[in-house]
Amino acid sequence: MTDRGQTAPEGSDELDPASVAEARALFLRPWQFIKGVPSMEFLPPEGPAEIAFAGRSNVGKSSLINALLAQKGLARTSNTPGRTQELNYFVPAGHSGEMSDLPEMAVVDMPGYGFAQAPKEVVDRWTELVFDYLRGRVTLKRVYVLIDARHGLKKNDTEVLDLLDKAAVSYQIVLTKADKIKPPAAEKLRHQTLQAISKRAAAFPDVLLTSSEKGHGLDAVRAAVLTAIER
Ligand SMILES: Nc1nc2c(ncn2[C@@H]2O[C@H](COP(=O)(O)OP(=O)(O)OP(=O)(O)O)[C@@H](O)[C@H]2O)c(=O)[nH]1
Ligand SMILES: [Mg+2]
Repeated sequence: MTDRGQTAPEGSDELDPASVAEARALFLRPWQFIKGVPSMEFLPPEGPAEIAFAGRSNVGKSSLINALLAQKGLARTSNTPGRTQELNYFVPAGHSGEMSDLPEMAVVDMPGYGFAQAPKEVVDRWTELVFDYLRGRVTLKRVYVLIDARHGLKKNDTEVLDLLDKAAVSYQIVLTKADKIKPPAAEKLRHQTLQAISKRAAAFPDVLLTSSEKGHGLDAVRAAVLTAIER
């Protein structure tokens, strides 16, 4: 029995231990950065299943990737919005990249959207790259759309969700920085967000709550990613 207000840090349903073990085996091994892609023509050939992390600038995309892979500093993070400027590709280490030796998946760290302080042509270039990639990548199995748990869905987030629904690209919402608010407030936002996506065609009907700082909710994201790439 769980008391009201005493919800697990994951803020999610109980996890199946077998899938958690399998997901950890995939994530908790050495990963490497392979490529930064500044525009669509530089994308690697379509091969492994791709899982992309998208969201407003500074929401914690790169931090969540490092936390999921348990490799501090793999994806570059910063206090200053606009840190990630390309589509950065990460894969499990030890594969040659030959067609017969491709990794089973790639994680893609994306530039953030909604960063008003950058010069307009820079913002336009990133936005075009993010939108083109999200809409046009055949091997993209799921997009994790990160939302700051202090702020909830904003207009530019819903524009990205509209695009994903329209392009029929599966996505799931992850609330980040849960350590910055009280658990009841986080739980309330989780329910509000679930309601907000309930009629969206391509939304996975569960919202995850994470803190990369405290390591909360990571197994739930890993297990969800595993399910997404196995589809
Ligand atoms: N308290 C707290 N801070 C976090 C968490 N995740 C990220 N941060 C901080 O938020 C800031 C931005 O994190 P990044 O991971 O660089 O964010 P990003 O979404 O990759 O940002 P861009 O690449 O600029 O779009 C950094 O100062 C992080 O330390 C978290 O779970 N809790
Ligand atoms: Mg980043």
